[in-house]
Amino acid sequence: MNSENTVYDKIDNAIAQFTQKGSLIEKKPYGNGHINDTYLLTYELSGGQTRQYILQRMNHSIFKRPKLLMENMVNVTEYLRKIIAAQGGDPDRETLNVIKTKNGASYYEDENHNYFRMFLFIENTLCLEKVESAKDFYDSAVAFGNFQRMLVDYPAHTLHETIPNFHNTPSRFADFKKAVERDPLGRSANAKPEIAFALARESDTSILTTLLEKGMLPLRVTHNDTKLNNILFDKDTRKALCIIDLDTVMPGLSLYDFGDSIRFGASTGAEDETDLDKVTLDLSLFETFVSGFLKGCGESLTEREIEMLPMGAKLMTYECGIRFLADYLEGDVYFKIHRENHNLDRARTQFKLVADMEKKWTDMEKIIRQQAGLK
Ligand code: ADP
Ligand code: GN1
Ligand code: MG
Repeated sequence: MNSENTVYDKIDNAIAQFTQKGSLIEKKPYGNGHINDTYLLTYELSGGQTRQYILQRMNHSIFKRPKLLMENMVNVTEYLRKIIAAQGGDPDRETLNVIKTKNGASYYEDENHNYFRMFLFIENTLCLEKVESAKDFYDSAVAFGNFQRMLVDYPAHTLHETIPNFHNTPSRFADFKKAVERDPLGRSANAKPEIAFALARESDTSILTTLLEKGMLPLRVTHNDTKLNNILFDKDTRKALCIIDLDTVMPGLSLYDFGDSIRFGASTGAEDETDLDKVTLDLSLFETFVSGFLKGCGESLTEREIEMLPMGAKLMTYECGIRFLADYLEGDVYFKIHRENHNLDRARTQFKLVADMEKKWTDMEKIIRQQAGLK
């Protein structure tokens, strides 16, 4: 089981490989990510001040090629540093900064093939697990749109695909069907309505990939994992400060980034809420995000991308739902879980949200047209 209790604790050797000043006074698991093992390290410097770093054990069973992933990470963050500096920003706080090992490498592989990396800890920030105000959500939308815009001229062909077919929904659907057929733990009996819900929407799965194949949607460099807790807000100014979790920065559709933010942030319930009555699409938050995202993208989106934004929201939510459900059926081997049926609960919220989007489709389209000034 991939639970919280299994956070890897043999990290001392890894810590020793990275260069920091001062002495280590605290190390503890940190954050609420579903994928990597994250630790906060605190060092005391000679003058008594402290300095903090994030250490991560990369999830090697998910990210099969850590070396190439870290090559992406270093190249993208160095590129972003230059843009941020040119805009008068603070590159140490507005992007991730990879700390090198004593050998000058961007990661360390231990004798058991665990892969570790270190980042500057961005201090005095908030990481939000849910939208607390429309303004926060608006700021996150501008920041994610702006992230895409900062990378508009990034040489996309040099990026490695860290997870092949990450947002290829037909390929995710095929994996889901395989999980249903295999049903290794006999869990499908507990999820019959959810499986039926997912299977009934097979024809939707290829809508975006088909438009991409036909050249009707542009391939851009996108983040691909734009949930709200992958942004740090400045505690003092409460501005969206830094986009983190850059493992999946790859060529993708703008609709992926838009859609993933909506599925997480515009829901009235948490991703793992068990009371489904609490889970609906908040149209007002949807509108807020649309306006921020359009602003952040700098009106670079094509008319067809704008028209397809509701489909981006629906498909990213659906896709996440089938990924959670497949993982439940496979025995919770991908997403970290913290209770029994956690992945099933997560799948249920995603499908409830999809159903609610289907009900509110006309309103979603209307909001988009109004915000983008389309007829
Ligand atoms: P995962 O892929 O498991 O989601 P993340 O890279 O998103 O891992 O990190 C998990 C959490 O750790 C984040 O949600 C955030 O709270 C915190 N975090 C990660 N990197 C930093 C950083 N450089 N500074 C401050 N907090 C960070
Ligand atoms: C994972 O890494 P994290 O926790 O930010 C997942 C996303 C899912 C998300 C669902 C690399 O995101 O694709 O949408 O969980 N990341 C990866 O909460 O699979
Ligand atoms: Mg994360």
